[in-house]
This record gives sequence, C-alpha cells and structure tokens, in this order.
Amino acid sequence: MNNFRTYLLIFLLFPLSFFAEDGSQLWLRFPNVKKGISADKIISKGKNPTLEIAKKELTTYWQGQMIELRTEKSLKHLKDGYIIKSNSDKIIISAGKENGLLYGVYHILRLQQTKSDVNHLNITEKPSYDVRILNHWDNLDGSVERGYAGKSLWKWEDLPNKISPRYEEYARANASIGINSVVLNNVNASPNMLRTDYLQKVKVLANIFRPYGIKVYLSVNFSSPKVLGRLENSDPLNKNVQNWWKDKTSEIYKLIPDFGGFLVKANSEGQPGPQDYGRTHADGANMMADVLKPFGGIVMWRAFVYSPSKEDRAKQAYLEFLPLDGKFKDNVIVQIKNGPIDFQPREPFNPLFGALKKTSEMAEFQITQEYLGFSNHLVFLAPLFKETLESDTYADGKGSTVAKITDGSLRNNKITAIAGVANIGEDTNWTGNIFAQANWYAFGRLAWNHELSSEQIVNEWLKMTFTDNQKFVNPVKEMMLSSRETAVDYMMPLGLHHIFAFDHHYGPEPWGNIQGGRPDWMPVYYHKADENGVGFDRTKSGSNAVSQYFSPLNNTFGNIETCPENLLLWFHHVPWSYQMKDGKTLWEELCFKYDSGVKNVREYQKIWDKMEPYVDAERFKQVQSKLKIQSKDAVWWKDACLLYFQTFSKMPIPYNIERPVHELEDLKKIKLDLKHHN
Ligand code: GCV
Repeated sequence: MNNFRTYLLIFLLFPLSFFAEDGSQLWLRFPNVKKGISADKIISKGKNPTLEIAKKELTTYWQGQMIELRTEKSLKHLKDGYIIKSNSDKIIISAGKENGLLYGVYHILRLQQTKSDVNHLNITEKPSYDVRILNHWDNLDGSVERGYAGKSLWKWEDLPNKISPRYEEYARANASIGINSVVLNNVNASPNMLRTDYLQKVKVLANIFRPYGIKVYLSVNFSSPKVLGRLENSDPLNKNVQNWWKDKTSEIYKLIPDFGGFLVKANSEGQPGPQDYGRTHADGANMMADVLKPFGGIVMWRAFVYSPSKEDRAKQAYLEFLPLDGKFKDNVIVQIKNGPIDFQPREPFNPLFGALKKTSEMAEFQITQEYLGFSNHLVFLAPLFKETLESDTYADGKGSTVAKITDGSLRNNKITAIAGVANIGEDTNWTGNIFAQANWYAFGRLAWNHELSSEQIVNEWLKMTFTDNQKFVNPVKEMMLSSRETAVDYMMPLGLHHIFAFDHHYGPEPWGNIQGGRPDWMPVYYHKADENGVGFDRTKSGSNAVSQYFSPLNNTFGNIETCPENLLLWFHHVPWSYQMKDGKTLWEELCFKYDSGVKNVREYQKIWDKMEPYVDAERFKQVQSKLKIQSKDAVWWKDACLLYFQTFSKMPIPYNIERPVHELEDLKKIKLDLKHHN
C-alpha cells in the first residue's frame, strides 16, 4: 500500500516523466511487451557473448513461439546472414556464425514490432556489403565536425575507467540494423589518436562493441610517424616510417585482436599525405596495407581530393585516381563520396564509380545533414542514398549500377563496403531531430540490403518508432518520402549546388564571393550566374566533366536537350529564357521550384499538426518546433536565391508565386555565428 501511495504521488507530481518519450529508445521501442519468452523456450548450443545477447533480447521482448538458434558451418557463405523458418510451434534461426543469429533475432523482433506475420516464415538474408560502417567525425576534444546532435558520444577523458551506458546502447542500435563496423574518429585525424593511452580507451570501446558484432576502425593522420613518432618525415617509402607503422599496428592488434583497419584522408583540404613527399596515393595506401595485411586489416583510402586549381573541382578526384587503377594492394578499398563535389542536396553520381576497374570501390554517404539544414530540417535520406546506388554507370555495360559495382555482384571485389558519416551525438535522442534517427536507420538497412525500397524502410521505421496506426503512418510516410525532393526544391533545384553560406553551410549565400578566398569554396564558382543565364558548363565546350562518364551518359548529360532537368544546371550554363519541358522558361521554373519547396514544408506542418492524437506530447512538440524552423528557413532560401538570381535574369517573379518577404540587402547581412568544428 505504501508503495502504491508513493507511486501515485510520483505520478501526480511528475506525470510527464512517467510517459516521457524523449526519443532515447530510437526504433527499439517495445511498448506493449511486458516480458519475453522464458529461457527454457529457447533452444541453443554453446556459450558465446553474442548468443547471450540474442537470448537476452528474446527473453526480454519476444512473445511468440519457441525459438531455436543454430549455427551451421554449411551456412558460412551467407556471411553475416541467416535463415529463418517457422512452423506452428517453433521458429528456427540458423546462421554460419553467432552474429547472424543476433541479426536474425532482431529481424523477428522487427516483425513482431511491426505486427507482421511470424507464423509462416521462410526467409534467407545475406548482406549486400561485408563492411557496413559508420564514420564518426568525432574529435578527441569532444567536438564533432559537422555534428548537430551535441558533443561526441565518446567520453575520451573518462575512458578507459568510466564507461557510459550509452556505448552499449549504441552498439545494440547498430546491431539491430546490421551495422557491423565503426570508425571512431574524424577523418581530419589527430595523430594523438594513435597514442598508447588513447588506444587503451579504444580497446574498451572495442570490447563493448564486439559481442554486438561490431569492429572498430580508426582514422589516421598520415603524418603520425613524424608528429607522434618524432621521425624525420612520414614518407611512405622511408624504411623508418614503414617500421613505425608496423610497430604501431602490432601494438593495436595486441590490444584489439579484431581491429578493422584504417580510414585515411590524405592530401585533401590541408591534410598531410604521400604527395607531400612526391609519392602517390597508391604508395601511401599500400604502405599501410602491407602492415595491416598479416592481421587481416584493411585500408579505406578516401578519394575526396581536390585543390584550388584551374581544373573543375568535380573532375579532380577522377583525374587523380584513374592513373592509379590496378596499383592498390588487395586490402585497400577506395572510399568515394556519392557525388563528385561534396554531399550536395543533389549531385550526379561520382564518375569514379565503375571507372576504377581493378580496384575495390566503396560509396561514402553523409547521414549527418551538413548540407541539408543540420538537425533542424526533416529530410529523409533513403531516396538520396538509393538514387546514387541505383544510378547506372554503364561501366561494364548497361545495368552496372553503383550498387552492383560496389557490392561485388558484377566484379570480383576483394572487399565490399559502404560508409555513412554518422549523425549521432550525446543528445538524448541521439540525432538532434527524431526524424534524423530515420536516416541512421535507413543507412543501416540499405547497407544490409540495398534493394529495400525507401517506402519499405519508412514503413518499418515509423511503425517501430511511433505507431502502426495507418492514420499516422500513411500521411507521415508521404511527408518523409517527398522530403528530400522538397529540400532540393527550396535549396538548390535543377542541379544548382554549393550555394551555401561559407564554412558552416547553414542557409543560403548564392552571392558568396570572399575576396582572396579559395575560389572553389565560393558559391559564385558553382552557379556562374550572369546576364545570359546560370549553371556550370561541364559540357565539351566547358570543363568537359561529362567526358568522365561512360557512354551513353557523357552524351546524355552533355546535351542540353537530353540532360535530366534535375541536373541541368550542374552540367550546363542555361539561358534564363531557355524553354523547359513543361513550357516554362528556366527563370519561371526556378521560381516555381523554390515556391513549391516552401509550400511543401508548410504542408508538412499541417500534416504533423494533425498527428497530435497519435504521438506523445514530447515528441510531437519537438517535431512541430523543428518544422517551424524548417518552414522559416525554406522561405529564407527561396527569397535569397530568387532575389539574388533576379538581379541577373531581370525577369519578374511569376504572378502565382508567393512574393518575397525579405529584402536582398538584409539577407546579405545575415552572418550566423555557427562554429565549424575540425
Ligand atoms: C571532415 C567537407 C566538409 C568537411 C569534411 C570534408 C571531408 O568538405 O565540409 O567538414 O571534413 O568534407 O569529407 O573530408
């Protein structure tokens, strides 16, 4: 009775905290489950930490029939995959190894949570990629480059002794969607990451992640031998340098026997690299590959390289890497951003995909929304990821999609991998915006199976994260599925790109042209607006970036008539009065696109407001507030871009388009005090 009174009192005093839905549980919410099946209803052999987790998830959350978990040598070919079969009294999950069993368990829990049939299962799953990896851009001082969800999850100052419970929660969330690898630190890497005291801390994280099937990787600074090891240089052909890496690598593997390997950003944006010594990217990558090889480690070498030069930035990575094809060791994989510039709202796929015929290639996506309104804007990224993965490169003939080039199904890739730059921080809801959790989820699900549709992913995520009530799921699904195109419309429609505010990249600055600054960091470099028109001429008569694409794409993109309109200004400098397919002039179309972007966000606000009965108060309010910001920002983008471009087009804003509510001169004065951490 006493207890009851106390509970009642607490309930009356803190009613909200009782039902607090702060988003911390991500999609792993099992609201109606009081208890799972009893341990005697799980049949399994052997003892293994991963198996123990699988069993614990079942006894905590699984409410269906008896389960048998089996490892079978004959299923090794499924890699991390599994088979699930059910009959009326039992479900059998079998896999080649324990990780597969754990993934299988999360699969049936997902089915239960989304209220799917679990009585007639006959499922075989094999992941699309071997390495499904999150890249954290987390710094040792706790800041996160391009992070919008608070500080880093990794508490370096507390490790190795004090362990945050969130490390394990993080590992569990990743395992539940099939992510099996993480790079802990920023590609703009501090040499200190490799200091012994830091490696001791990394070891603790690796130990926590291991039972969840997750391997740890590190970004390394190419100058580490010189800076940390006090050698005369970091030249990859210098024996002392090679030995330094060899010793460091042995030290790492003594602490972390299943360490994954290194991620390297070299000779890019001021980072050191082999070119500092007149060597090539292949020289640098191979030197590291050699020392990792005996331990089974790999090198992920980034192709994101460009320098301020006369050459179109979009062409530079290709020019740099193509001559190196065939020169990389077989435990090197070249990590290529999805587009040739830099995670823009829309880019064509990076022409390096498929062009390196004798080199393993992997795609890098940005889950964190550096160029998509940070954690303020609701932008569901599965359609963006899929747009790249489904792009046909024509490298090995028709059907050579980026997905097939990278997943090993067309070529005999030694390593297959896919990377996403994490959007995770220490915020209670992990990603700053509840809907940004969907992007973490979508990346994991697509890394596991790139054939899943965006709609399937949204369905799963919404039902798990909120409710399966169709009155909620259907409208919110529509909102999510259209949200990426909406963001493109109010930011950079028709192939416009990189017209963001300088450095922090939040908000519009199409006029950006800092005197004395790097031209390839200035918006005017990218849109080239003048009285004749707008857009970057990358045709044969321009920078000829189109020539980096295989036939027939080089012609399709290169011809203004056949170039897809959503990439028009990426490839062409187009007259303002150019007639678009719908009969409008380019200028009118631009106005129309910006306007429809704004209108859609307004519509999202209305949709969300109608969802109030289906969502807890806390998450409802959070999303509502974020949509207000997005709505204001969309108008800001529209006004800034249209008023600025109008100074060149000199054409009126069409009658049926909302009038600007800002003065261009006022917008030009906006200087946000946002720190860009690196
Ligand atoms: C980690 C862009 C970002 C940088 C980032 C870089 C990269 O330029 O603005 O913050 O640095 O990409 O991917 O290396």
